[in-house]
Amino acid sequence: MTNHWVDIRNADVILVMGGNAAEAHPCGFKWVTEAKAHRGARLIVVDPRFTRTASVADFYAPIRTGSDIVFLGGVINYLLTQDKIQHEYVRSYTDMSFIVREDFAFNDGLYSGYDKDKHMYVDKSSWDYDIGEDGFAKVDPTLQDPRCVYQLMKTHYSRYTPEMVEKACGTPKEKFLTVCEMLASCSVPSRAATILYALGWTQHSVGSEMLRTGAMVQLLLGNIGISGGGMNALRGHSNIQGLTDLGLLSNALPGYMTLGLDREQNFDDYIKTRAPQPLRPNQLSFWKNYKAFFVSFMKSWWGEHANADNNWAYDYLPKYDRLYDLLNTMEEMHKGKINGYIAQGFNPLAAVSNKQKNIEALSKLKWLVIMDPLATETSEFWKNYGEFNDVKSADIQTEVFRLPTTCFAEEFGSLVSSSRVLQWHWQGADGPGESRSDLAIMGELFMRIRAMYQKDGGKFPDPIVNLSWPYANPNSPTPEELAREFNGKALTELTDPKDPAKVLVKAGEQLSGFGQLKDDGSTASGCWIFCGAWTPAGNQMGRRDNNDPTGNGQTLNWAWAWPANRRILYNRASCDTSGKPFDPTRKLIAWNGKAWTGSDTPDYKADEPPENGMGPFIMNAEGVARFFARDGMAEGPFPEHYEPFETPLGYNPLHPDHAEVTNNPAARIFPDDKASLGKAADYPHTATTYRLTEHFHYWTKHARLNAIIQPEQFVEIGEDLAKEVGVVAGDRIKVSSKRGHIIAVAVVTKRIKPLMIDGKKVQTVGIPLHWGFKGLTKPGYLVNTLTPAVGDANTQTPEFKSFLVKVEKA
Ligand SMILES: Nc1nc2c(c(=O)[nH]1)N[C@H]1C(S)=C(S)[C@@H](COP(=O)(O)OP(=O)(O)OC[C@H]3O[C@@H](n4cnc5c(=O)[nH]c(N)nc54)[C@H](O)[C@@H]3O)O[C@H]1N2
Ligand SMILES: Nc1nc2c(c(=O)[nH]1)N[C@H]1C(S)=C(S)[C@@H](COP(=O)(O)OP(=O)(O)OC[C@H]3O[C@@H](n4cnc5c(=O)[nH]c(N)nc54)[C@H](O)[C@@H]3O)O[C@H]1N2
Ligand SMILES: [Mo]
Repeated sequence: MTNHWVDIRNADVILVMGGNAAEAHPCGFKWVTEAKAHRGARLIVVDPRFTRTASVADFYAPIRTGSDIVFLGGVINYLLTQDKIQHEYVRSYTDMSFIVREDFAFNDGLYSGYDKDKHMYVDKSSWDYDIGEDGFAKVDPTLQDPRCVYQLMKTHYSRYTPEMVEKACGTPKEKFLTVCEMLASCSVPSRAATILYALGWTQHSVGSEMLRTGAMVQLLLGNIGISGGGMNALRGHSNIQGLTDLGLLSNALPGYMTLGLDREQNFDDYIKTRAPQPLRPNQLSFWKNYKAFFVSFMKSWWGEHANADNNWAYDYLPKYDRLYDLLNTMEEMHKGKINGYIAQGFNPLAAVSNKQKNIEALSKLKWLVIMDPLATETSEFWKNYGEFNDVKSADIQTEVFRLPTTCFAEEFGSLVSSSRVLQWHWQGADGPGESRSDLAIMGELFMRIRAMYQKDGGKFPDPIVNLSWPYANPNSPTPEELAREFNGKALTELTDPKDPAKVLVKAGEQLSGFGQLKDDGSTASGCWIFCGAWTPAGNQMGRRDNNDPTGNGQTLNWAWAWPANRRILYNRASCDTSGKPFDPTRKLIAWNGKAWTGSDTPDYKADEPPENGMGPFIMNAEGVARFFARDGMAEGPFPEHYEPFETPLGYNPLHPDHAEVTNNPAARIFPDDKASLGKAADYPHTATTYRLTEHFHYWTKHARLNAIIQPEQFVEIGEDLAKEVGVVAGDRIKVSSKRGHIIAVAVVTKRIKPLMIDGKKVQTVGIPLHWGFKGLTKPGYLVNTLTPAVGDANTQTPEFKSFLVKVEKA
C-alpha cells in the first residue's frame, strides 16, 4: 500500500478492481464504509462477478477475466483525450516531459529489443530516456516533442477506445464511460480517488502490468502521495507484507535490496548499478545509500567475518542465474533434479497450479519435510483419497517428515499489515502436544547443520560456519532478539561528523533510524527499512496510542510503519511546487519556510526548500514518477494487453493478425506446461478462482465452526450457462480443464452473466478454492487440479485467475 487502511476513509471515489475486499478483507473494508457514510464517497467495483463488494457499491461494471489492461488503458485514453488530468502534478511530478531514446520502438505488439528465440527482451537499452552529455535526462516542458513520454503514451493508448474496451472486456460502453467519468471527477486537487486491488490483478500472466496501468491512472489524476489516494495492494496472509519486506524471494534481500546476478561477481559494480546517479540537477536519488544498507546487512549476518578486505563477504551470497520461484521449483522437481523439499507454513499441493504435475513432482523427491500445525494435503499427497487424490501409494517412495509447529496465536512477534505497519502481538496460548515454534525448529536445525559443517568441512562451509548467531539460547532465538537485530545497532561509537567530540550512538546501542546506517562497517542492521522499529526508546511496534491530533487518521503513535514511521509514501507530492498542500482539507505535510512538517513523516529531505525543484519521487533517479518504465518490467515500458495463456478468443483483439503476441511474449512457460494448455474449441468457458469470507485457504476447513458454515465444495455458474448445460441449482457438475477435473455442487446465480466478446458469447465460471481431502468439511477436489502452470513474466505468480474449462452435468 502506498497509503494505509485508515486513510481509505479520506477518499471521494474508491475503485475496487482485481479484488473483493468485502469478502477477503472484511475488517479493513470498514474504512470503505466510513468513507461512504461520512464523506459521501462513491464505490466502484469492476469484477467478472457481482461480488459481496459489488453488493454495496454505487456502481458495478462487469469485465472478462484477464482483460483489465484494455479497460485501464481505455481509462488512460479517456483522461488524456478529455483532458481530465491534474496538470500541475503531472507536469512537475511525473516523467511526461522526458524525451525517450530515438531507437525505442513499438510495432505490432512488440517493443524494441525482443529476442524471438529466447522469448524475452534481451536488449532493453532502448527503453530509456535520452540522456545528455551532462548525465541528465533531456526534457521538453512544453510536452510537444514527439519523443516525449506524453506524446508516446497518447499514441500508445489511442488504440484503447471505448469500443475496444467493449469488444475485449465485454463491458458495455456506457458502463465503461460511467466509470471513466467517476474517476475523472478526481482529477481536481480537491478530490481524491483510491484504488484497492489484490489477486484479480496479480494472478495473471500480465499481472504486474495490470497494476502498473492502475498506477498510471492514479498519476494522471494526481492521486499518488495524497491522503485518500494511492495504489493499495490488499495483502493476503497476516504477515505476507513482512515476508516481502524481509526479502524471502529467490532474487531478493531484506529491505528490497536485490541479490547479485551470476554476471555480477564484482562487488563495486554490484553496488554501482544499485546506487544510480541522479538524472536531473539537484535531485536526491535515495538509493545512493544502497551501500550503507547493504554493508550494515552483511555485518548483521556475518559480523567480523564481513569486512572491507573481503568486500563485506559479498562472495558468501549466492548469485542467481534465473528465478528460483515456485513454478520453476515444481518443474525441476518434476524433472527429478531436486532431492528434498521443506514446506514451512505452506501447502503447495493445494496452493500451486496443476496438481497432477505437482503430485508427480513430489513423488520424485527423496524426502519432504512439512513444518505445519496440521496434517495437510501436501503431507499426505502420497495417500489415496479415492476420487479426490487418486494415487498409487505403493509407487511413491518419498519419505515424509512432519514437524508440528505452533501457529501465530501461540507465538510472540510482529506482523506487518498491508499498511506497512509493524504491530507487535502477544502469545495467546501454548501450542499443544509436541509442537514447537518455527524459531525453535529452525534454530536447532541450524545448530545441527553448523556442527556438521564444523566437523566435516565441505565445499564452501564459510557462510554457514561464520554466520553470526548471537542468541542467548542458540537453539531457540526469541522474537525480541530478532526484532532488535532487524533494527540494528552501532558496532563502534558513532560521532557527529561536524563535531567529532559529540557521541551520537554508543557502541552496542540500538540505532534510531536508517539515516544512521554507515557503509564502513560501523553499523549492523538486518533489514534497513525496519530500522526504527526497536530503538533505544524500546519496542515501537508495541505502541498502542491511537491519538489522532489532526483528525486525518495518521495516528503516528500506533505501532510503527516502515519506512521511518511514514504512513503515506511519496507524501511530498501532496503539495504543489511551492510546498503548499494541493488540498488544505487533506493536509499531510507542508513547507513552513524552514522545514517540512505536518501530520505525517515527510517523504523528502526535511530541510529541502521547494524552490530548489527537487522531485518528490526520491526512490527514482529522475525524482519523478514513471509512466515510462525505463527499467525493470519484463514486457515493456507501457503496459500492453495480451490475452491469458488460455484465451476464450484465441487471438489478441488489439493484434488479431499477429499470433506471436496473442499472449505475453515475455512470459516464461516450460514446454510440458505449454503442451498442457487447452483451447477454446474443447474448453469454451473462462474460469476464475477466489476466496470466501467463511474460510481461510485450506486450513480453516480443519476448524469445526468454519466447516459448519461452509461445509461443501461448490462452483458458481450463471443462469444462462446452467440452461446451456442443463443443470439446476444443487445439481452436481463436472468442471474440466486440459489438466484434470473437479466435481462439485452447482450454485446457479444471477451474479455471473455471459459477456459478449468480439461478437462471441463468453461464460464465466466461478470456483471458490477452499476445499480438499483433509479436514472436517466434506472432502472435495483441490481446485488447482484445473489451473495452468504459467506465471506473470515479472513475478512468476501463477495465472490462477483466468483459464479455460468445460462444464457438464456430473
Ligand atoms: N476469508 C478469507 N480472507 C482472505 C483469504 C482467505 O483465504 N479467506 N486469503 C487472503 C489472501 S492470502 C489473499 S492474497 C487475499 C486475496 O484477496 P482478493 O484478491 O480480494 O481475493 P480473491 O477472492 O482471490 O479474488 C478477488 C476477486 O478477483 C476477481 N477477479 C478474477 N479475475 C479477475 C480479473 O481478471 N479482473 C478483475 N477485475 N477481477 C478479477 C474475482 O472474481 C474475485 O472477486 O485475501 C486474503 N483474505
Ligand atoms: N487457484 C488458486 N490458487 C491459489 C490462489 C488463488 O487465488 N487461486 N491464491 C494463492 C495465494 S494468494 C496464496 S497466499 C496461497 C496460499 O497457500 P498456502 O500458504 O499454502 O495456504 P494456507 O492454507 O494458508 O497454508 C498455510 C499453512 O500454514 C500453516 N500454519 C499456520 N500458522 C503457522 C505457523 O505459525 N507456522 C507454520 N509453520 N505453519 C503455520 C497452516 O496450518 C497451513 O497449512 O495459495 C495460492 N493458490
Ligand atoms: Mo495470498
